[in-house]
Amino acid sequence: MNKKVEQTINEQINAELWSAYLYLSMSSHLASEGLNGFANWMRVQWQEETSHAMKFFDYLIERGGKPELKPIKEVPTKWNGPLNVFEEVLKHEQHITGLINNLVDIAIEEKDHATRNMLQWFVDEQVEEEANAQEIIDTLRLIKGEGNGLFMIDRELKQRVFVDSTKA
Ligand code: OFO
Repeated sequence: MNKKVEQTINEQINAELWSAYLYLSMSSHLASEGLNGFANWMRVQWQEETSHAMKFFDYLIERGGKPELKPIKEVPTKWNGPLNVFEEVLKHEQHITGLINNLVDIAIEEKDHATRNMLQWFVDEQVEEEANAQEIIDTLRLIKGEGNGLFMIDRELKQRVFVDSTKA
């Protein structure tokens, strides 16, 4: 397969695994704050990001490329309350959207239509990822991040279960 596309997808595998690592770190932090529902939501997010990395991994193999796993950089371990956590999630997802858009640009430049087509799934997924983070931020701002409201959201986020949408 096209070497430039292969290399950029390999970088994206690393970025997705870093995202997974970041969200697992956030899960740990939220659990340590006694917010077990938030921690559960973030743990599901860790599974989602791992599935994103694997979607790219499997795609490279399918196209005769080779996934190359590089070290995953250290992630932060502390945040300043759940609102700050989700603001960081949104910022990070906006960064990932930029990386996906850059990948689309490269696939188009290199006339790799199959990759361009596969990437559409990620373009759509990023719209959802940003919207999910924004929705939780809006709710947290509404309740000012405290009291009974926080307890209710925590209970709601406990219900989230992982569904592997990469296979749909
Ligand atoms: Fe959060 O979408 Fe992948 O990185």
